[in-house]
Amino acid sequence: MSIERTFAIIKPDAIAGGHTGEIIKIIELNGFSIVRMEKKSLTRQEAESFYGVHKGKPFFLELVHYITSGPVVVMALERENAIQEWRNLMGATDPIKATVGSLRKMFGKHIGSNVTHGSDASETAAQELKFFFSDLK
Ligand code: DAT
Ligand code: MG
Repeated sequence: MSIERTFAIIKPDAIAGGHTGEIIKIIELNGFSIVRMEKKSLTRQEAESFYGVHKGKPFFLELVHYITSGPVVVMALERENAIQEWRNLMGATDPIKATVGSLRKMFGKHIGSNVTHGSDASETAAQELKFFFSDLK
């Protein structure tokens, strides 16, 4: 294992629910350092490009609509084994299936409104970090 970076989003439902600070606190308590962080609203074009891998899937339109429905917080997170550790802390995609103590279990409503995003592999982490934080070395 080595120190690595991953890309994370706090999604619109978590922001609207007033959970931003709590989620950031949990991120820090779990040993992540926040390398970059920005609150912003994604344009439809940004959302379609970011989620391009899901284009053509039945939930694509709903996904783009949801992620552009309010501001998000985008972050670059760093720690040992960051990609897998952040996936573990988020929990399963569907909050109903997420383990107790995970963010999606704690704050998630349903699969289409599931609190956070996290890169799923080192290649996607590199791509997603570059997409939002082009200055990051
Ligand atoms: P994850 O966010 O856990 O990496 P994913 O990459 O498979 O999951 O999907 C991206 C997002 O798309 C996910 O966070 C929520 C939405 N999504 C996935 N599967 C869905 C489904 N069956 N119905 C509705 N939304 C879905
Ligand atoms: Mg994914």
